[in-house]
Amino acid sequence: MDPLEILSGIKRNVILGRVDESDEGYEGDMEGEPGVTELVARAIEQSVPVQRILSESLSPAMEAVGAKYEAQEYLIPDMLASAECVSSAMDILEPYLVGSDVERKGRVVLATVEGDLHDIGKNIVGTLLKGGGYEVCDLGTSVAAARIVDEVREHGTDVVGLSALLTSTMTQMRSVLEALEAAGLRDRVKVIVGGAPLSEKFAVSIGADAYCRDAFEAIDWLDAMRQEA
Ligand code: B1M
Repeated sequence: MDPLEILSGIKRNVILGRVDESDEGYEGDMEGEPGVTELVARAIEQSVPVQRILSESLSPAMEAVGAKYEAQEYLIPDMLASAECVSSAMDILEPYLVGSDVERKGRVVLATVEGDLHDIGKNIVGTLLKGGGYEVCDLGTSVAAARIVDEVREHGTDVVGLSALLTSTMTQMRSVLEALEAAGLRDRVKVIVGGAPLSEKFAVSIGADAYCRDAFEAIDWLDAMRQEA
């Protein structure tokens, strides 16, 4: 298999929700064919850059899953099966992204905002930031503004990174910014935001310091900020 076949195979299997070769697939005839974990391992063996696995396989696969859900072709369990595939892929990729003795460039508190359970994008951002040399404190999903404020107050941080995937929860980001302001902490931290329904305009409107389209933009922004300081 050449790298392009492997990348498209990973994408196809994420869409099918096949974690590994033991999964027989929707038609019941795929058992024994490599699934996401075998294909990701093969990609690593062939030195396919992790960035390509993320941007050419995992992210577009989840976009396709979202489109299928929207078209009512997929139900929530299908989305969950695909999410599990990405999570298994990230377990394999994490050691290649996270160096063991990288110099820590700063601390980032990450959270998916209150009411929102989507964490695949946030987890990718967290893994890449760790790999990029940042200390990451991941507070998880559906995190209340007060919890974020407590974390910043008690342990300090350079950056708060917020993720949201629902149009109904992205507004919670404003509440986090207001809570940081009310606690007198806003000028001590930078706040970056990301997630599929967001835009630069939205980030500006709530007073965030930056909108990052993807995990790579988040690292670039943080590195640039650090160099300016
Ligand atoms: Co949900 N879901 N979901 N879902 N889900 C979406 C978001 C949706 C667009 C699907 C659709 O209808 N097409 C839709 C939202 C519509 C809207 O808001 N207008 C939707 C819905 C409706 C729902 C429910 C309400 C469904 C229901 O129950 N009726 C429900 C809500 C639950 C809740 O949160 N309270 C729900 C549930 C779920 C699952 C739990 C089943 C599952 C999540 C599993 C998990 O995360 N562990 C799920 C999934 C998988 C999706 C889709 C299919 C995929 C999301 C994803 O992981 N994308 C999604 C459709 C889609 O996005 N096309 C959908 C891949 C990921 C790599 O991308 O998260 O965008 P993303 O992250 C990117 C960038 O955005 C950016 O970098 C990442 C990587 O480069 N980024 C940041 C993200 N955060 C960042 C933070 C940063 C910087 C960059 O700095 C801090």
